[in-house]
Amino acid sequence: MSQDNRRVLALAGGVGGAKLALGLSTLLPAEALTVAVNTADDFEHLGLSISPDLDTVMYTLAGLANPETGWGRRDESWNAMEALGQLGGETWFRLGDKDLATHVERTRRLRAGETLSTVTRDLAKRLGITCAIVPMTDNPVRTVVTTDQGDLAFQDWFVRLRCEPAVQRVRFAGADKARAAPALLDMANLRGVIFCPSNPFVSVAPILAIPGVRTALQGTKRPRVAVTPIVGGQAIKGPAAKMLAELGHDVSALGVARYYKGLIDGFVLDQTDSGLKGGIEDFGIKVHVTDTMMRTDEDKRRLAAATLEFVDALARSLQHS
Ligand code: FO1
Repeated sequence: MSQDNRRVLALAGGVGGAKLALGLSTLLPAEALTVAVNTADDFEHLGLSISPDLDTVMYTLAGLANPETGWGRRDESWNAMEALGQLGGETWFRLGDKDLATHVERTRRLRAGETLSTVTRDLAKRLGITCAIVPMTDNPVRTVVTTDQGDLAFQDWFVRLRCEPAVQRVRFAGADKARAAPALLDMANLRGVIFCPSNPFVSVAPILAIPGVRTALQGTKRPRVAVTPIVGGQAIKGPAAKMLAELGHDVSALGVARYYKGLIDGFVLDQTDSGLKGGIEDFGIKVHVTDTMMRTDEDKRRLAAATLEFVDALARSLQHS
């Protein structure tokens, strides 16, 4: 499998996407993996440029992620937050001491005129990451969640209000004017595209909203495979199930597959949900059933290997169709 040097393009949000990306990175040569990451969760906070999903992917691939939360760094201390709280500052968004260094350095370099992709490439390299982690765009795109409490900036809704306000609509301010990362448009020399088990509405949708990306993905003859973020009607992490319900979709892997219809050739379904296989196949999507839970590094590697095998099997069947 690792003999194949064609590029795998993985679309990722935060924790779930990062876990599968880690599995893929253990199987593929560095030059054969590009992880394109959602940046619509980014925001300016405490005067700093925060890119939560980029950092989650970066820390995970570097072996530095906090195993309890999935975001932030392991072996973290919280002195700055405690001191900030004592001074009456804002502490609802928890930035650990080591994590703060990332935001301080990113902010300094962005203010000095570097692009987010250049800064990300360099920070990742310094943390020992060899594959490409690319922000979906260098331009500012911000998720706005319309809720029963009005329009909310993404992190206000997600962290400060714990995803509680019911979601009516999601939009990505700035997406229409953003330029996609070249890796998202260049479908040459591609082995396949993997939609990681990230939230379809707030992690993958912003990537698809950048002009040209959806068309490029629709146009490629290479296999496109989504890995389910929903198992047994529940999100593995985060508000995906709540959002499926509130936005009027089936709260199941079938609801996710339907949402991606026309964009994917294959869907990796959890064994718990094998009963949904036929329904997903009715959308013209091939299904591979396996254990999709990624608790250990071995789980991540196994799911990544199964997904790559599925991509290659689809490539063979697409050639014959
Ligand atoms: N998520 C939380 O639920 N609470 C936090 O205090 C929090 C802080 C935080 C700091 C840095 C970072 O990179 C991520 C952080 N996250 C936190 C996670 C993040 O907001 C979300 O997981 C993503 O935006 C959704 O993918």
